[in-house]
Amino acid sequence: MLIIYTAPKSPVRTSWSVVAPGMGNHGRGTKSRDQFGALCKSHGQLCCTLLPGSMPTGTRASGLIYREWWLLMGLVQLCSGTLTARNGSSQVISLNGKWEIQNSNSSVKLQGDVPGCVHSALYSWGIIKDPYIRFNDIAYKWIAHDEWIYSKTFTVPTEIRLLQRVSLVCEGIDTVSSISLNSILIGNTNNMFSRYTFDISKLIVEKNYIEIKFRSAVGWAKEKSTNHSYDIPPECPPEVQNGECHVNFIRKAQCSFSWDWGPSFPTQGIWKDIKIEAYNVFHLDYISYVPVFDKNTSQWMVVIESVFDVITTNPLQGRVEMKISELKVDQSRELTINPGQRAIKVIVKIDKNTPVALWWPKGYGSQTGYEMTIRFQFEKGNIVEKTIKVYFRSVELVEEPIASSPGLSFYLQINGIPIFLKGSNWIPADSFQDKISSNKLQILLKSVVDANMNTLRVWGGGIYESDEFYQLCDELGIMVWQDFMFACALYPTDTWFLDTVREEVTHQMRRLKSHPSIIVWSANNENEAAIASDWFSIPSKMREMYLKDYLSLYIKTIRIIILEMDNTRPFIPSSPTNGKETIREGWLAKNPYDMHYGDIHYYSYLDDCWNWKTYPRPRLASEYGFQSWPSFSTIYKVSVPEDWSYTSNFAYHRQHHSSGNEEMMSQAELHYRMPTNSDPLIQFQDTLYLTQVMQAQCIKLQTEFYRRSMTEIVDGLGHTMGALYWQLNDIWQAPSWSSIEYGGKWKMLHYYAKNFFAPVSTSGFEDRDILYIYGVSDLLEDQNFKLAIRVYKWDSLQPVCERITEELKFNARSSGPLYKESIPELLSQCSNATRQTHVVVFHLLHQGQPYGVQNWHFLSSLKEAKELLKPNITVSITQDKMVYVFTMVTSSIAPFVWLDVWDIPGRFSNNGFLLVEEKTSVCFYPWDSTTVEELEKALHVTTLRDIY
Ligand code: BMA
Repeated sequence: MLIIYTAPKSPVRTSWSVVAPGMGNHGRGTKSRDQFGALCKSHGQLCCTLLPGSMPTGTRASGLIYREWWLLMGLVQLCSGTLTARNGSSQVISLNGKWEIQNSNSSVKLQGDVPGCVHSALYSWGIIKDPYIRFNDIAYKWIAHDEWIYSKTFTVPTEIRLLQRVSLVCEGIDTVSSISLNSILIGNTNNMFSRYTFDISKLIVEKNYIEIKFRSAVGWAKEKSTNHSYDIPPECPPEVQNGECHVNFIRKAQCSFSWDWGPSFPTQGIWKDIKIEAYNVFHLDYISYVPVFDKNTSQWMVVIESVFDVITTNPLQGRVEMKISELKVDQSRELTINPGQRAIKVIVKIDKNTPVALWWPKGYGSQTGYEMTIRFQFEKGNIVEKTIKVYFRSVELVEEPIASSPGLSFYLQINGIPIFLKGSNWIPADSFQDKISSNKLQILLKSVVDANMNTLRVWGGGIYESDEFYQLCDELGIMVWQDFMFACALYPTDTWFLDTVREEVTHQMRRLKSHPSIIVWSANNENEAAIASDWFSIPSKMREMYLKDYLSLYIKTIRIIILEMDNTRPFIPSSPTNGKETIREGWLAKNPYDMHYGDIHYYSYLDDCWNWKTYPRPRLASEYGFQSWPSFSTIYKVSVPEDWSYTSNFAYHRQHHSSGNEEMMSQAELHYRMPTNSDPLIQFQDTLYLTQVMQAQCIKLQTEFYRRSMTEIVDGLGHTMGALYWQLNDIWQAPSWSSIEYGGKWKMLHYYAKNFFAPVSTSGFEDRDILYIYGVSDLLEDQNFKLAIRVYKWDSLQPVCERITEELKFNARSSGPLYKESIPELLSQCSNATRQTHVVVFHLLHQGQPYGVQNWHFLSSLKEAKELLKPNITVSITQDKMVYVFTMVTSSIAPFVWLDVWDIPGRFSNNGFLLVEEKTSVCFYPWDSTTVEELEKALHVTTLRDIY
């Protein structure tokens, strides 16, 4: 493909015609293993200030103290756009901003932003259209197959050049590149997760030219695989994903070559900050800490690790001072750093008589942290000072025998309190990381806590998320189960690979370990299971070799580094895993899905999801899920009218999980009537709605089952202490397991999650004609509630009967039965009700008032429901400050009432509910400003009865 493009002075958008290539095999078959202080924000959690040896005269007279002066200088420099900003005792020149980009034969030349990638640059100039539109993932494969060059000229003032060490620091290069400065090669990169530093002291001049030549990640991975002495499976993703092969040979987001929910966009570019850092004597490269509670002395300690680059040839003598004023800490000690020594540990002890407020997960307490100032002062006035936020909390993974259940428990205890993990799995929020704004990240993470979740698993096929991601999790009380980035594959263990992994893990540990939100390190996603269940049909004579590779990578390399750097958090080798039992079996369990040990992943698309008996009862469910389609308001932005049918080429193209569209329909067919609208567009929209109904109800029932199993042992199984469904978010606009659509819109499932993860919730199920209603409480104290149970006839808004229980005690942090009744008896006592014509609805009462949301139990499949009427619902919208109140008046009962305001970003207080009251109100919280008129215009209401 030849594009000659000379960049105009400012970006203009031109139209570019795109030819959609022929569609491949849209595969149907069985499920295969298809396998995130304004000034200092960019420095992550660590705020940096400098106390220089010398300062301009007169500064003191102006009334500013040293620290304020430097902060002010920093602000002035940032605001006036000058390149130089000061950091520690170093001088920093940012190389972010505009770079020249060209392809291998110079036929495409343009300017692009750093941080950024080639795709985003091409798009911003209008050379390509939005890569997410229709079949563009295929049309734009040429971008990743070509090899791109980033270049830039920059000046370095004499005073900086004269410093002893001048380094080029790359926080993130994506991925394989050779870097030259002033035409001299300074180094190579092959890992997007590593930080690269190159000593350029001898090469730097006043006017410099830097060039970063990228290799195609696809071509490079192929080469590595070809040159490898034996195959490392899987070679390629399933054809249905339109992806690229051999991703396991490259340390790059594994899902960038395609996944069963995502496109193939193997980006090239400089995806994080790039800068020149110059200093004399020494530089503080990293500072991190872990809190440790010393049980012997009943004292909290902060173990601080500082990593230095020391230039001197003699030992560096000095002092370190540590202050946490809120905790009355003011300690100091002498320090010697020997030449060549990198890491130094210092311990701060908190007086045991000083009360320390702990960091708690959401729902269990506040997320208190303390400002700690650390000041290193070496000879000749070399001083560096950092302020970091320190949080105190302990984590323990409890694996111990359970009465009447073989195996071991598997749960997390935070500050001594066992916590049921409620949440989901996080995937990269975009194929193009530069498109993830702070606002987008905040909306996603706020949506996590708004849905009563307390945990996210950062899944191993994506990226180690951004500093901002973990900061937000710290602040919001979201616990993070952190995978290392290896997923659904075997990996090579050649020296070069292990070396790059060692650098990656060391860097990421230093970057991440201060975050209280991270509660588990997990070496990979599903790779123990991949070997144990022989996903790749390995010939038996090769098994030992792959097992050796597995142990060498995860146990002898990654685990060793993690334990050296942080022994305050649990390490697990994989997910799913059997924990201690996996270790006992030599780090590879025969069956990592064993429900008596560790965590499990469980998917079953064809079993009837309304039948709780089909669900496993594990110690912890870290993955389970059902797919659904995003709503039409998300889909239409990347499609055209001919795509708007469930069987269009587009509908198959976006579905990366073999037979996914059919599986959704066959699951839906079990309980609902199919859409029958004669208007093809409405028919398509109704089908999308139905997939969301199906998904929301399936995951509701499955999650309710896991929460009910919290304190129960049934047939030797139970004590389930976590439910993390697959998956929270989407990478593009396509069908997937997500509960939040690309763009942040909540699917019906996310509203259901808010209810099924509520701190106090109820759930109904039946067993051999007996209706059981269970209560679950995550509260730290016992509470009394009454349960109100009503039976409604589908065609009437008046309940046919109602029961209110006595006060029931909900024990703190437990689950148990609240109510039990034979369904035939219940029905006969309620005016001869029948399963098909009636529905059971229940809610809690606290001190006489309804508490929480209403729940329901369907007595028959809805496709068999009789006398379910088409409701007439009128909605009036009023504004109450920043909140809009939607008041609905309905003519009849309506299941799965879906309020959709299309393109107006925001969320409702509840949605997808069963409407049994004549008049009901919900709130809408907009994320941008809107008006009553806009909302009225945009509103679409759909109920189950409207689709047939
Ligand atoms: C899991 C995950 C992902 C995948 C999902 C759905 O097990 O680890 O690899 O996207 O299943 O198939």
